[in-house]
Amino acid sequence: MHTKILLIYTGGTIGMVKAAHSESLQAFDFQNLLKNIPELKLLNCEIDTISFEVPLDSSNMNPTHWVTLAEIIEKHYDTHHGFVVLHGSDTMSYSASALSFMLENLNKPVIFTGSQLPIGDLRTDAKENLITSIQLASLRQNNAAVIKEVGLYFEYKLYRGNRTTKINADHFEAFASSNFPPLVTSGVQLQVQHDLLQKNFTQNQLKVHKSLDTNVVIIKLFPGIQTSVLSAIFETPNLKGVVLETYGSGNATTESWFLELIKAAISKGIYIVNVTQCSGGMVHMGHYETSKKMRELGIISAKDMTTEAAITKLMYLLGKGTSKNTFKVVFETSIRGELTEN
Ligand code: ASN
Repeated sequence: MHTKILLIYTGGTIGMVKAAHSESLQAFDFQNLLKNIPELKLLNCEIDTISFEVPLDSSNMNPTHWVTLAEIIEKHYDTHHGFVVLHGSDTMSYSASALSFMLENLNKPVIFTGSQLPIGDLRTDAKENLITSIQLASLRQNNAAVIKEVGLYFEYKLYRGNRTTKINADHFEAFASSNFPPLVTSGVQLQVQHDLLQKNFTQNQLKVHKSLDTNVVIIKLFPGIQTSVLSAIFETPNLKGVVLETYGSGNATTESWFLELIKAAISKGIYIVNVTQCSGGMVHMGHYETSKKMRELGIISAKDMTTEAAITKLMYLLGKGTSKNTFKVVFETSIRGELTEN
């Protein structure tokens, strides 16, 4: 059977054009997008396409769109060998992280890609990103997919989706995966790092988790942050989880007002996850005096997860109704390759 790929267009710069009499970019019709890439006909696979009814600038993405995307993949899972998701780059790392958690027992590739310049632009990066993503989604060995996880392909590199962050608004190299090497590098040949790929030996059916709890928040600490601001956030009705972006290897002020607020929040049942503000490296509570107390209070360590992975993992585990007894252990364990265990 011919390799069948489903191309899902959610929006993003890749399919945008300048609006009439304006300098702003707006999404345009998906069929026009395909007309702009006659090269797709040369690929040795069959490509079906599906488009979001209203293509989105990815700044307008939210968890309901992630569910729509997961449902499209679920519906076509048995009829297609791989999936390519065209997505705006701004929030692509959040969506790729979320989908990695929502799709349990994934045995096929789901490759997110997009571009910095629209596909019609003379200097566009869209064509290479799209064509190589389709090739990656079509890679097969011994009658099985080579990539069995959610990836993000941009500027010659395929990364594990839940390890990525958007780091540049201008450069073609817009994404980084500081704590995990690329899964595939595209040069004259596609160099696949087979040892790094997720090995999903499971024969279990794909399970799609559609319930995400958004009673969560990200707080970035800074020198001078006020008690009143933090306590107001912790007083938010229904708040269930906080991603706390701390300094260095997971450090924060040891002033008593701060530790008291954390203690009170934890005793109210709010989960607090410690993520570093650094773009690389790992949270290691107890390494410094300034993180020891937080560990004693029961803060969860995100280890070397990105903020994007941490917040979406919180939504996923809360949505799944993970029990209080196991929440910390499950959070600190790699479930989709999102963190390095040590
Ligand atoms: N604003 C765009 C988006 O995220 C940016 C892009 O795709 N390069 O939809």
